[in-house]
Amino acid sequence: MTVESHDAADEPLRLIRELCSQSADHANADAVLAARAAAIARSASEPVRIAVTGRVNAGKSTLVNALVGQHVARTGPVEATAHVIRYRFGQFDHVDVVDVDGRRVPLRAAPDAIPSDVGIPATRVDHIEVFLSTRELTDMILVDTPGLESLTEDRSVRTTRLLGSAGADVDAAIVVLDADSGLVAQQHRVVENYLASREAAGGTVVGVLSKADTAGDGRDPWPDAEKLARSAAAALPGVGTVHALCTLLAETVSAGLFTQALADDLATLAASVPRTRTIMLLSADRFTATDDVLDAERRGRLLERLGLYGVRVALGAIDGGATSATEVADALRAASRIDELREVLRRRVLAHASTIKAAAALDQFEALLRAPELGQDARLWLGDQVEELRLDPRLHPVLEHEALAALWSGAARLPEELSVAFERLVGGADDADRIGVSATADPRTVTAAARELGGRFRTHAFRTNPRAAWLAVVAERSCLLITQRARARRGPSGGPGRG
Ligand SMILES: Nc1nc2c(ncn2[C@@H]2O[C@H](COP(=O)(O)OP(=O)(O)O)[C@@H](O)[C@H]2O)c(=O)[nH]1
Ligand SMILES: [Mg+2]
Repeated sequence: MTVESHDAADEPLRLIRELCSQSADHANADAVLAARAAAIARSASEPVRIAVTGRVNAGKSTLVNALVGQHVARTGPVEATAHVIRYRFGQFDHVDVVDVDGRRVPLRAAPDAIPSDVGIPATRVDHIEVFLSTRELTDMILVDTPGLESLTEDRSVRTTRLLGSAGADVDAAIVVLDADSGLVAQQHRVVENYLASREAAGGTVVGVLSKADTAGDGRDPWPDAEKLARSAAAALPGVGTVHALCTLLAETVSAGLFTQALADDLATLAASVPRTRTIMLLSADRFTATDDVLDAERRGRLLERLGLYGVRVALGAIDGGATSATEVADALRAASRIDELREVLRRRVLAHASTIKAAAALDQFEALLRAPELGQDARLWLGDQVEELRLDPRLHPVLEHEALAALWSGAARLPEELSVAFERLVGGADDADRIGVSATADPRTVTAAARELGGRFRTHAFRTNPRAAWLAVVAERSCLLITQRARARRGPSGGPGRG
């Protein structure tokens, strides 16, 4: 996945890096400032961290495997994830244990076989880092969590700590809700805390309704799954949209678990007596009990890897003319809806990675200003720097992203037409694209269009509630900055230039 961004979007992170190195060099810098600035610089240079959260058994680890593209996270009906595990890119596969003091100890274990005893007391383990040489992880770090309301209290505490630490640890979260378990209000408490702690930094939360295949009583599960997803979104303020997903199918096709053996068994099943086939597909129990076609082990394997819904989809594809395993896998992939989720992650998180990291780093500097251990001189100096940065127009993308996150989460609303214009204004490839004029437009055209769009946001700001007005004001300022850049490019001669 490549992420394109207009240059202005990379400015905030550049400014933050500058502040980090100034902090290290500064004559007044005390040891605390130097150390924290170095830590902030390190985390600012990492890919975005996306935490996968939700209840135990919701399908979090299954989703992690689907997104990583390998079966690395242990999954299962009994609690399978003992630690907070960060999956990240590495030149070679290896595992580190990071303790609560930040010390790193290599763990002699395969990435997919992490024991629950990792050699140091569980209460001393902060998290585990699994390095994998896979391109899926070049632009994000995925954080699997034991889950809220874990069987063991200290595991829940670990998850809560991760989500509650003012966003210092994660940049975005995927909240996984289980279509199978009903939606209990109390399970959202920790999620709400996370949202509250991240609101100022425009924390992005993507909702997922997993196990979509279990909805709908054996018929097409999607209408019911989508209905559940909508009611989950309504019950979870701040999440905006919840995406229904068949996590199991997503894992099977993405993590290379759809084998030729499974494809062969599906072909055998497809060619069986129609009546037997129909009866088998009525329910998982019937499928397990009918041994006219495949042996029990093979039927079990099909159910485990595809679920009854996946078997139905595959047989539908074969009936429709799919002949190769690849074609069946394509049908399963489409049915899982994993690509839709990837697109949401790309659009909402990865495309804004640089701004998200800058916002998080700025938050960390502000937290440092409140830390009692920081020396007085350093505090005064850093306070001035942060204040100056906050007022710097080059930091405007951070505000834009906060506003966009509010729009996505439903915390603030704009009329459809302005909402589309705003999303484009923040996410466009360059200034011309951002205001919706052709890439070859001259600066004069860009200026005029930016003025006109800014005017529309200004008019709206006067007419609406304070939240939406704030959004409109941020957008108007974006337009103003585009006008100024275009004018600067036009130069004193007024000659044409690239818009
Ligand atoms: N039917 C069905 N089962 C699923 C799906 N996703 C996960 N599961 C099962 O749910 C159980 C719990 O999954 P897991 O990912 O370990 O949950 P976690 O505790 O949230 O990490 C496992 O047995 C999975 O196979 C799905 O989309 N459909
Ligand atoms: Mg798990």
